[in-house]
Amino acid sequence: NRDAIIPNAKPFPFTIRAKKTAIVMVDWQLDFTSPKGFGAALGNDCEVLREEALPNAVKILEAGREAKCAIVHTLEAHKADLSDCPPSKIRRCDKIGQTVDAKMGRILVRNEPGNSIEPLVAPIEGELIVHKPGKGAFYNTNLEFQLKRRGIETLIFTGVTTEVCVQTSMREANDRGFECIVADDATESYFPEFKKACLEMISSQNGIVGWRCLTEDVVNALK
Ligand code: TIU
Repeated sequence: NRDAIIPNAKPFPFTIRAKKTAIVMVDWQLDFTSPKGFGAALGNDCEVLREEALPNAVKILEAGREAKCAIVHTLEAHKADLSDCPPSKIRRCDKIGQTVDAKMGRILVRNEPGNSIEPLVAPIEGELIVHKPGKGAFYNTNLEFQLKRRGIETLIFTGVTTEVCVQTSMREANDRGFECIVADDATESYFPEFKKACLEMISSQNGIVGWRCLTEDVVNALK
């Protein structure tokens, strides 16, 4: 309940009050992390997401649960009839809604096997699950309402991929008045140069989008 400070956050110290804080776990779904999923179908190497960032996301999730923060899990997920998927999105990826690998089911479709969350960070009872049709977690979802009704003011982000769904969600949250921080080592991209540039632009210009820190900083602050 007391204020905790992350003194070495960039661009300057960040204050957390656990009761008003949500951990936002962005799109830790097999579609992006599995070598048989959507990310891989786009031609990307997915191993790095699991190997580098996932163990740190686990640490932040566990620290958040321990500190009684609200926990949010997002999924990039369309309805089975794709009625919430703009044709423009399908035009640039005709694999959406298709089955590329039988074990993963239809790509980016709700409740298909590929749309399940990595077991290490799977939701438990009482945690919020947000199916989002876009890259940002606030577009066409009730996330803003859910956070505000819980009195949440601060968001701690982990997830994939850094410059796509994490960045978009963080920008949307920032515009809605939430104080946002991302742990550099609990997010990952298929493109190391995009990750680096994205994290730099988030905290540049006096934290134009928000703050950054490392997993151990979040864990220490929530103790
Ligand atoms: N979750 C998310 O980032 N969706 C993407 O499509 N990411 C890519 O990097 N393609």
